[in-house]
Amino acid sequence: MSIRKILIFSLLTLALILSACAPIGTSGVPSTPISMNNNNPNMMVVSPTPGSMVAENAASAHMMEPITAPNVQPATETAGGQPLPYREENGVKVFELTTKAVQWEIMDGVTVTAYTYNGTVPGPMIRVTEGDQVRIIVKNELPDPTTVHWHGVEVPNAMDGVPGVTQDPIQPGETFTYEFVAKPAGTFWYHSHFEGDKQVGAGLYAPFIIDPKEPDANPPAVDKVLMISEWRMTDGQTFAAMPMTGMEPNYFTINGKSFPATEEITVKKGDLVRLRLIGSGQFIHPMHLHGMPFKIVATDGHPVPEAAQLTKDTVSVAPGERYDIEFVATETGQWMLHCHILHHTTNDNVEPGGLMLMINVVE
Ligand SMILES: [Cu+2]
Repeated sequence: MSIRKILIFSLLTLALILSACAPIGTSGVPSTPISMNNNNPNMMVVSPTPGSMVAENAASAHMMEPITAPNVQPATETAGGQPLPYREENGVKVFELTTKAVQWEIMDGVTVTAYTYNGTVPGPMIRVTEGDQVRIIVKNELPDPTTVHWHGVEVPNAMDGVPGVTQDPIQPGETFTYEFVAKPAGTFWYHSHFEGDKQVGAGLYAPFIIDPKEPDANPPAVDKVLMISEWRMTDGQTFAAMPMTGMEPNYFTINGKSFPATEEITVKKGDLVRLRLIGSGQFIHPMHLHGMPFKIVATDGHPVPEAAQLTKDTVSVAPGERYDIEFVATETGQWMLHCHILHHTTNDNVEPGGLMLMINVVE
């Protein structure tokens, strides 16, 4: 064989090896969007949305079961995210939370089984001032273990709420006490960190607002927290919505309610309005305001310097993120705030619904 032939043969072999390797990622998993169902090798499952997954692990099957608990009662409250009263003990603000399952109405005729803090979705708002010593006593009345993570708050490591890392899970019937100094000022939230895929989607999330020590020079006339999330309801059963085939949401809520049950926010013409948007579910929501542009004044709790504040009419709120937006209500009328993934403005595929909310500007 001539040197020329050997060279051509070598190049062809190399090309074959490279083409065989191409669809394999570093993890050894084919990088095509098509995956094989383990139980039925003849069945090809095509992912309906980028980034979605297919359940293939028997050990995780319980995550896809309906949300249930023994003897679940209807919620006694109708509004979530309300300020949580506290008591003072030697200069410490002491809050009490109980995790429990309730039947929670997200709109007329649609009730989900929710895992909650103190029986509401979202759980109660903890609102303190920067520098406050805070103690939160958490009693677990769920059928499953849980922990609480103080998302964005600068807590000592032992208070971070990560099971198996910073603490043991709080078992059913047990109590755990968290204590830390509230800092920095801003829009934060708290949520379960145990089987978060299931427990956070099932309702274990709530606002944690830290007001600045120095009061705001130009405080807004209206200051609202809006927590955005998703649910899956099938045949009267509730599932934690997940970005996974068969688990995708068909109901979408702002503060635990789907339009038209979402709160109507009434403001006076000329008012400065602050909305604190919190992505508490597992999907991205580009929230669009009609009629008036807004400024993004804080991201993930931290103030944006004035010169860097973007003026926008739509802001995408990804899971875990917070955007504080402010606008002056310059025109009277009913102005809609809604998600611009328009499937998210439906209730079980029927428009209008889901992530829509009316801002009523009056004289
Ligand atoms: Cu959306």
